Amino acid sequence: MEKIHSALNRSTLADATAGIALPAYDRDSVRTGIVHLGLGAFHRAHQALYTDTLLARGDTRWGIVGVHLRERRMADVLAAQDYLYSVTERDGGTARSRIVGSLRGALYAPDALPRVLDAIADPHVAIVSLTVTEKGYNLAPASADLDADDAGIRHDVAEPDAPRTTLGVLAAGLRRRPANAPLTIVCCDNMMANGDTLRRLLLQFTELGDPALARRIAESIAFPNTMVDRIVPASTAASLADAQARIGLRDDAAIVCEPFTQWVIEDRFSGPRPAWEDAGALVTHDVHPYEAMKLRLLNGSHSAIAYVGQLRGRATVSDAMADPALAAFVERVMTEDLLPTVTVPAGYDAHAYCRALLERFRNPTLAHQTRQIAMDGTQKVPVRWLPALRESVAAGIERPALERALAAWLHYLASGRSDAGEPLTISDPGADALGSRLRAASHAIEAVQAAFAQTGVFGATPWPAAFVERIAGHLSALREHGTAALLTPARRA
Ligand code: CS2
Repeated sequence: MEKIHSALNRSTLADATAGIALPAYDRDSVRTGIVHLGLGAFHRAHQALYTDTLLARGDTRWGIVGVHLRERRMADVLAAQDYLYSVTERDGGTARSRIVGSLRGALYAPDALPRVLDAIADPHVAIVSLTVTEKGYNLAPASADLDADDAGIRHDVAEPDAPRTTLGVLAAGLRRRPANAPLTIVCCDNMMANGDTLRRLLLQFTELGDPALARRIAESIAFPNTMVDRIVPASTAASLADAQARIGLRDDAAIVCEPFTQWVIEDRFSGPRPAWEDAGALVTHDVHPYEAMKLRLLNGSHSAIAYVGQLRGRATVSDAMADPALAAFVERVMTEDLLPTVTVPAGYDAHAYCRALLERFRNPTLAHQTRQIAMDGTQKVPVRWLPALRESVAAGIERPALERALAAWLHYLASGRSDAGEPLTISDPGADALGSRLRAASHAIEAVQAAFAQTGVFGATPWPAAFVERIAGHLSALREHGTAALLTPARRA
């Protein structure tokens, strides 16, 4: 019979299974130095863990208050657990668990807005960090500028003290902050030049309603670029049960993720900062090569796995990688088409990096859903695939596998069905507009032209006719024969 475990909280911590690492510091002596917006599994398995390591090394300035902007449940779960949760790193038969203590609070912004704004304004807080996903920034993906027509943005410009968007909440907190309290804003989402991008968006936003604040932000706040990497699937009943059996306590916020973790942070801070390098992060003057390598090779390949995997009925990344035709296709996308567009950072062996990625994708214990990665493609594809395709067409180079992946995404959006005719769940606020353009055209070439005319996604510069024809050819093949038509290697001269 399954054992009934007591719930994880500070009074049961000592009952955790022997050998599970516990916070090795007095949590009562920790002060709040970081406010994090977007308290999802990724933050809790990544930045919060680096910070937990620092607290254990004795620098108690850096406790985290986390803010949920869209979902309430996890804030309640974490509060009931005294903000404690476990992270289990798993690969095949090996697993290692630890209970993390760096979180000091979890607020659901719509219910606790004054506390959220006070936390951002607190002069002891020197870092505001973010993981709000690509769509959390109200960014027009192709231009990387603010989508000023967005209803949430318009609302927050009109009602700056009752903000709903990430930018609105940030601005309202900063407006309350003493001018002489230095702050660094650390964006940790998968966007190009994520720090520079957030800075530009926040300035564009504040210029609409509060130009004095915009000036203050421009003059005094640093926005380092960062590259973050760790595969952290959303939890499932099975992953929670797995974690619970390991730690010997019920943990409704438990995370099961891969052992790999990487964080590269640009050395650009205003004011004090956690020495995250002492916990394994790399603090360096130029993040760009790391970012391009990771966004294109990892995330770009992930998106190919997601769309082709969804079409082929493969629910998880490891299922997709167990499909030989699909695995070979993904390897071509990564190593033949994306890799040549990337300059890897000094000291990296690009082929070894790719081999390691393919191995990480095969991790059978993660159950990373292809549906989860397929979400928000209209935000992700412009970061992960389109820059490589743009650069390639400009140089007159074809990218056979990546071009097929792009056609597969369009087919996924237009048909909403797998090869076997099963309906697919598409979760992407931008998908309807693109899907209806694609469906309205009768011929593949018109469908692709109509899709590319959505310049917010595909950019304002026209794509060459030969490229459009190739994508249309693949789209026709997909419509007639499904993904099998695309997965055989293109013959190279
Ligand atoms: C994934 C990423 O969901 C997705 O779009 O590609 O979350 C990916 O797992 C992480 O960026 C890995 O660092």
